[in-house]
Amino acid sequence: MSHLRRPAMTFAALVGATLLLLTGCASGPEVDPTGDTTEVTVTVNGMRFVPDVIEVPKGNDLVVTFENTGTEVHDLVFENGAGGEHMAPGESEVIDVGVIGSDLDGWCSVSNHREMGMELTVQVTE
Ligand SMILES: [Cu+2]
Repeated sequence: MSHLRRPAMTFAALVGATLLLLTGCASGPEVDPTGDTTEVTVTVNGMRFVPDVIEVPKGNDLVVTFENTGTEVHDLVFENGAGGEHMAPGESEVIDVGVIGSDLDGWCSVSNHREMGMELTVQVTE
């Protein structure tokens, strides 16, 4: 009897390991794109971005129109690498931030502007 039970247990262990592998492959960090686009205009007021919180439904593409309404050169760079072009006062640019799957920080990389408060947050909503 025991010589029959052992192969059966080995088979069960193999099935279990295979299921674990399949489950691990299926749950990646990628987000399913919704195909929709969230468009937001961000302006500058002193050393602040307005708005400083951008809500984006999970999987939407985010397109930000950044208008430098301030009085000095600024930029808007996101932690995924989008943006970052220096804008003189009065200039504006359109930044395709990409498909948003998780919260994302943005800031002005000019001089010490980030420390002075030029930060914003992209928040994912379900
Ligand atoms: Cu700045």
